[in-house]
Amino acid sequence: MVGVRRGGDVVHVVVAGDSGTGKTSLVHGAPRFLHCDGVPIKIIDTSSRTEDTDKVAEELQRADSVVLTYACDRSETLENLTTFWLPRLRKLEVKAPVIVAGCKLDLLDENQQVSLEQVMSPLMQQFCEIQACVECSSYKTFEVREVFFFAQKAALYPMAPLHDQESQTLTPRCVRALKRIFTLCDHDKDGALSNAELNAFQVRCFNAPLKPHEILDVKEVVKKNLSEGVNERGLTSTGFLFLHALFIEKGPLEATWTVLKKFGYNYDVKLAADLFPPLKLAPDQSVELTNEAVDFLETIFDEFDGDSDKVLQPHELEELFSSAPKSPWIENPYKDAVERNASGGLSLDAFLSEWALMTLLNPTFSVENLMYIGYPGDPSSAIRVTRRRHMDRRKQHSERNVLQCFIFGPMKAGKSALLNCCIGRPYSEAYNPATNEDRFAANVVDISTENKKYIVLREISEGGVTKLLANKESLGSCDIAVFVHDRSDSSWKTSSELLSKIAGHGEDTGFQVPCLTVAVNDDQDSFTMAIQETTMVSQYIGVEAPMPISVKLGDSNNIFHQIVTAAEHPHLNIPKTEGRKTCKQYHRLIDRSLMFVSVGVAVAFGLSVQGRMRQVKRQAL
Ligand SMILES: Nc1nc2c(ncn2[C@@H]2O[C@H](COP(=O)(O)OP(=O)(O)OP(=O)(O)O)[C@@H](O)[C@H]2O)c(=O)[nH]1
Ligand SMILES: [Mg+2]
Repeated sequence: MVGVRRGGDVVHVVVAGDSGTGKTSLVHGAPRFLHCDGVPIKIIDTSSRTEDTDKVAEELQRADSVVLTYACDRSETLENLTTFWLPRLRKLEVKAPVIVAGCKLDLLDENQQVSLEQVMSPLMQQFCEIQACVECSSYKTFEVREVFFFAQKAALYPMAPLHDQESQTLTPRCVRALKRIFTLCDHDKDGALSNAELNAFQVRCFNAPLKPHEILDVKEVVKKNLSEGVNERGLTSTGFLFLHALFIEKGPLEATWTVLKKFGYNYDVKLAADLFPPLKLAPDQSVELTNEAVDFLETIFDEFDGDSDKVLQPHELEELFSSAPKSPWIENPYKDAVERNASGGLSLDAFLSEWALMTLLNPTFSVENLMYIGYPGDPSSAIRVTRRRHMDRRKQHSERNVLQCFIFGPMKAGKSALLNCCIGRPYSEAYNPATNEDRFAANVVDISTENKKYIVLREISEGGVTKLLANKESLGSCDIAVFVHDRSDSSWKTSSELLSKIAGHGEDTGFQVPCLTVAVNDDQDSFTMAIQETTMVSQYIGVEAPMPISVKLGDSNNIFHQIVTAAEHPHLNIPKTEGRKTCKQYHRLIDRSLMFVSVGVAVAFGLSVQGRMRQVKRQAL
């Protein structure tokens, strides 16, 4: 794509071309104080000496627009644009627009004159980065000013991000941005801009209202070309788009760029990344949407739920995000992260869960998308940073609305099944091995009628644990860790070892997390024995007994409720590893519990287990 200015304080115009074509003379002939819409212009002459090739390449890569020169009296210099200069710019990945300047027009033999259009048309067709061609003469001070005028305009108001030369249509990104602007200006949400709304828009973008006859003229132009562009309520969204297509294709292109910039768009036609100051977070803090943002999302949900069935169908969701550069949820980790109905629709809970997940994982992206869909408030009013978890532990209560739960467990233990269960997916026999990316699932958990929390499950594959342990802050974002095992002995052993590793890591790094164990079973009968053993070990280390669930039967045993309640009390269920020594004891305990389920083992550890049980109870009180 051509023409994306990086948006610095100065527009850099770089002049390049064959030796002796008149670059230096052109630069000297440029008006002395060049400004374009308040932005100063810096013109950079380049050298034709071979030893300066690299330096020239660097200048070209920094350029906001490039002037390529040829000499009107030397046709080979024009040919060199096609064979050398334009391909060279592409090779250097120069994205800036190009202005071709035919210098020394005064030396052109009058008998040889061919029209500029005839010469340039094939070139412009082959290289869409060429925005304009001008013939000039520095000697006669003819059209030199125009060369730089076009160079500035092309840099400040590039065509390519807004208009696709090949298809001769507005780019999808431009259409989406204009749709959002239309929605923001349509205050009464009646699908059309009334005269008053058009005026408010005009004042916001151009600091001056339209005169009544100007409004009429605008509407007339639109109506003449596109009958659905205007209705009895005013200018429709199609009419608004048509008007801008007209500005872009026939000029003034600045009009559309001015509008886009006023509404916060940058040269990529995206909202500028610096919507709010960078968030400074401790590893054990998280980001959530504020009530203000959630209220807005609830309203938007109803607005786009055209058939009022309390579900946003995929096409309604697509419409909702039609004013964003693209739908944020079509890719991982959001794609399959929440509950969907049979036709792929989202309930309000699922919709808000997706937002909660996005805000937790990528707050800036989340706020950006809120703005794209028309959040009217200040960006910083949409999110809040939660209290540090170590403070929550001291206060013995977490105030978070969104709780992140890391799911650990050996391969095939049932981690994915648990995630599926959380988002209402039916149990499936099919086994999909874990990928490198962590998978997420998010849903609402009703603790009580007033207390509604979002739970975010993050599945961490057995292989992913090493990576996690290598990062000192990795448990900062974890509100609770759940260790899954199935009914096989080895599964319980691996799961317990994982628990010990994670608990040790938490202790070493200062990010201790509550831990729970879950025994996933594929049917109802069986493993009461195993549960007895695992209960004993759990109690020994000071965490609650394993929660048995059978995902196959859809019986989650209220498990998500229990996970959230445990996460709300971050001072409880912290395993007592008491340093490496106890860790070893703990491993021995697991090994032995697996070897013999005997009274002997219970007696041998009876005292400490009893002691711990009392401690667990006291903490729970
Ligand atoms: N007649 C006429 N001569 C010109 C014009 N522009 C430049 N010249 C002459 O052409 C020669 C080369 O001009 P420069 O401006 O130095 O060309 P350049 O591209 O900077 O050359 P290098 O930096 O050496 O590559 C000089 O003798 C200029 O006087 C013009 O518009 N008309
Ligand atoms: Mg020179």
